Amino acid sequence: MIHEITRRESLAGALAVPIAPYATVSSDEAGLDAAGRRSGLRFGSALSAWAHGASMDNPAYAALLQVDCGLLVAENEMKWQHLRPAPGQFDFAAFDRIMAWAAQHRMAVRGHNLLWQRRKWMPTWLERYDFGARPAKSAGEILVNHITTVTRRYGKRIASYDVVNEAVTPETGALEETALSHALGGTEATLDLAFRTAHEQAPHAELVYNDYMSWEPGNAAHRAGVLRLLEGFRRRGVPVHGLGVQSHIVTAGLDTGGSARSYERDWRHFLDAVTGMGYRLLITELDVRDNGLPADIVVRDRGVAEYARRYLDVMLSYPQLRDVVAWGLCDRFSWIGPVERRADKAARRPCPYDADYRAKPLRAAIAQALAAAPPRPA
Ligand code: 9MR
Repeated sequence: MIHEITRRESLAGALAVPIAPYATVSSDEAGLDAAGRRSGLRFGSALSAWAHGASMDNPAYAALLQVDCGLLVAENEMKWQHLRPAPGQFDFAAFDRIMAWAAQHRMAVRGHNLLWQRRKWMPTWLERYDFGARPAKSAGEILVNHITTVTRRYGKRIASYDVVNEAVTPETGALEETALSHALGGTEATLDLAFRTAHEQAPHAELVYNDYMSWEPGNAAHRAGVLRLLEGFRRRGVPVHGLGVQSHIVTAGLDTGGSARSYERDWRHFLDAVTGMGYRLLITELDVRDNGLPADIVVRDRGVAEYARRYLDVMLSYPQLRDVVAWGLCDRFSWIGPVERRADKAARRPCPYDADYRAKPLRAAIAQALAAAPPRPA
């Protein structure tokens, strides 16, 4: 049941997405995961293990997860920077707590990630590591050891991994290099080894390449680079099953329908090429940067919802897509706020719930898109 808190000025009529009231959602409400299940879709979110954040230890946030999610992703706790404080040391404490909570609440967990191919996001010790006289051997051992240790620890409890995250440079489409991949003999060799090791250790698991090439203009080089990478995986027989489309999407003004229409053709070309190679699709990190929209919350939230609905309708028209994961449910904790301010300095509103845990029109838009999606093949 939805408990209405305030019914804002109605702007309905010309809208593709009817305005939902700003509301709290109680646990007897059919959640987003339930809305998707009927079409064979799952819905989930990122969470953290930090008690004062987007965490299962924060009761208000945990309540949202329980209502809406069938699938969870640790926002940071499985990354090298968190799991590997030092070369010979693993620290699984935070991620283990997420796994335990997910099991208790019968939710699946996706693994994010086994290798983030960016210098900035690998541990400092690894960037400065002395790989010795046989660098390729030593780098290979570090990578294989990491992936083996993580995948063995969680076994069948994790059925899908972002094995590699963000290996393509957005501006050029070239492959990123890190100290590890340099020592190992190149980025392709490194990514191939990561996927082959994950497949060997977790043959049950769906293995995903995850990146943020998006449908907005300015992403052509990034998309082309990702396509080249995916083609290379196929050519070399590397076990990669899906493309994680992060979906940090961005509005460009009030004419959200116009934007969506103008992006759709090139975007479909890209998705057709990806699925044409036999890859599945996943939405792995959905949120909306509310750029170019007025500060007025009613108008802004409506624009965000409408834009996301159009995006989701395109994505969900692909039967290869079964998972929709939001990068956080609540504006209060979104990574976007601190990282990128709006030009007018108004607080960002990228998530399905506002900073006070009230459902926004974006949540209604996601629910409608999931409910309207064509059923996935059995
Ligand atoms: O949201 C995450 C933020 O809290 C971290 O500081 C950052 C670095 O680890 O990563 C953010 O999550 C990113 C994700 O792991 C990969 N795709 C882009 C996400 C947003 O930056």
